[in-house]
Amino acid sequence: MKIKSIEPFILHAPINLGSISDSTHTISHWGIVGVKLVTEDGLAGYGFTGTHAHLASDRLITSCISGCYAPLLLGEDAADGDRLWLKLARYPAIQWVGRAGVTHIALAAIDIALWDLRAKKAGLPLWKLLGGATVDKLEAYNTDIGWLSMSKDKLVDGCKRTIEHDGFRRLKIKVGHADPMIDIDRFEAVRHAVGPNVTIAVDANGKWDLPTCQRFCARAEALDVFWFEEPMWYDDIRSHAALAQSTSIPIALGEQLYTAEAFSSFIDAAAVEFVQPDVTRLAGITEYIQVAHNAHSHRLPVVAHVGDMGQVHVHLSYWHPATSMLEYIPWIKDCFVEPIRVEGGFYVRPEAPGAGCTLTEQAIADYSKAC
Ligand code: 0YR
Ligand code: MG
Repeated sequence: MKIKSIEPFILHAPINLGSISDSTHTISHWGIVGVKLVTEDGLAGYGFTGTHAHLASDRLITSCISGCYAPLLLGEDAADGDRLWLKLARYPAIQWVGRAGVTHIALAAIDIALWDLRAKKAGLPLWKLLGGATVDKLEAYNTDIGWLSMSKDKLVDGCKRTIEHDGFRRLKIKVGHADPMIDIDRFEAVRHAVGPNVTIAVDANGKWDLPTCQRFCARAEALDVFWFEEPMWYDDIRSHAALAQSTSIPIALGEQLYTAEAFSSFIDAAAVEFVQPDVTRLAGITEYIQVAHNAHSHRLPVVAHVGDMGQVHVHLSYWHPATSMLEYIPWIKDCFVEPIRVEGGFYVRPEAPGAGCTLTEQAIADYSKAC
């Protein structure tokens, strides 16, 4: 599986809802930024990271792939996943300019493409290559009905509709207003509309501080919040540990953590209860596996964040024994040869060989930007 070409790509796929906001970001497109690796035996592996489709930032990633990593990969054997991961992640001059950030997510794209190649070579879907499915059915929870940019009426209607028509039993709604009582009011309206048997998580995308979170939780505890996600600044371990101590609502986080060591720090401080790794921000599947095993050894549930919009995570989630649920945001699925599919609130298990990242010709034609 000698690597003979390394071809970066940038796609900007429009969000079907137009534009959405959480507490921190307003976006209209999802960036699919990554690399196609072609081997001498004729296989093509695809890997990518998810971005907010900001072309100048996306080009930092593709320039890191082609300028920094490609010379280290050319002619290498794609079968040697761990050796190549170490070679790239620990390359002194690249590590000097970033053990996280651009260099790390560029490595994510490459690592995913290497796994895609190995799964295709084996003729197996990734979950099977990793060791088989540990759940019969993987439950999906819907994030795409809960944006902060939606009016309260639209939020309530969408939540009701996805339960009654799509069969979801689990929802997540965004919070993070300057006045947290506005979020309490929205949550109460949704709870009233969907009844007691639907689980509802909330996600502040890192917006609030500790006093605001504590004020929110004091009111929210009576409303049955499934988890409180990214309540505060992503790297602030002390505040998350304090919040976890002071509320009965479980704390969820991880989508902004770049490294296995960052997860260890939160786990060791008892600052996280639902662990949410993302292959597109960690350095790929190789590092995700470390994080998921670490969480599992602490008996913490793992529920991935879908920076890949679920294409790779559906494989990892069917496989990993700490996982029984996965986020659902369907924005980019039609860009792939085997799109993620949710039926009756459960993910359909993918069956094609590979890691689920092969782009369609149509998506490449419609959404490509020059690297
Ligand atoms: C928009 N899921 C998330 C989107 C979403 C973000 O910034 O990326 O809201 O991925 O937090 O849990
Ligand atoms: Mg989130």
